[in-house]
Amino acid sequence: MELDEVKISRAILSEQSKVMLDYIDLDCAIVGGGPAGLTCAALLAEAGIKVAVIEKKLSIGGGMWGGGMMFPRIVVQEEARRLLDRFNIRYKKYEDNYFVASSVEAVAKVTAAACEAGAEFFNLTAVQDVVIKGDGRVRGLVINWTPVETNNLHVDPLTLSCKYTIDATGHDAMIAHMVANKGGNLEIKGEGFMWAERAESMIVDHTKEVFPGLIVTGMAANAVAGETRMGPIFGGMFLSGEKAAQITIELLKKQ
Ligand code: 48F
Repeated sequence: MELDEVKISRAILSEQSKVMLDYIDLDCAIVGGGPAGLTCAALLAEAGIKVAVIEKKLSIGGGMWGGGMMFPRIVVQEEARRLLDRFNIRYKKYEDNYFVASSVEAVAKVTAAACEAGAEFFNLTAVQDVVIKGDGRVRGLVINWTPVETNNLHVDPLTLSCKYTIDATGHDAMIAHMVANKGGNLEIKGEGFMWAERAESMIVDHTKEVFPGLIVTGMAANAVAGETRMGPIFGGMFLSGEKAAQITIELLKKQ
């Protein structure tokens, strides 16, 4: 069988160019491929929504890969156990309300669910800014290759359009800050101390549209709301990703 290097290159370039041209207009752009963003992507794609995850790192998974202090295990509470089941992530009961799963399996299976449902992934791609025009809502994202950013190269970015943006960038709430830093009417209270029970119970409430066109999920939701942090318990991340998907589906129906 023939195997030609240039044909391999053509295959990659022609397929990825088509995908990028198609996905330059999105229903929903999810910034950040951690547990909240991945859950949201899987559920939106399952609902037939044109969705892409934009992740600045090479690997998808955010802070879930590392479990707790590099012990690759996560804890999930009873309330979110159904989402472990939904994504077919295996777990063991430690005690009532404490279920332990492999962090690697959790990332792999939620990512696989998102891929199979039709979500697209743009890794090594950093969101650098948002597009807000006369109507005062987030309408698009300014993107660049991560190596351009990390090497501090002077290369202009490209822009994509999206009906809704989900800030799933974790503790730094990067997209919310981009809006607030340039004068958007959005108060970011900043993350509080470690208090797992409180953080986990409040995160779903804090998952909302915080600025026209911008929904926050995961630790970004708690950071915007001034809520506490929770460490390596991940039920709130799954539940928050689910709520962000539900909100986006409802908002898209109204358009
Ligand atoms: O941090 P991350 O896993 O966010 P999350 O889904 O989950 C938080 C937990 O991992 C953990 C916790 C819960 O127990 O406290 O920390 O809220 O994933 C955020 C992802 O966003 C990417 C970043 O590389 C990470 O993978 N990200 C951040 N800024 C950008 C970005 C950006 N400007 N452009 C693209 N991706």
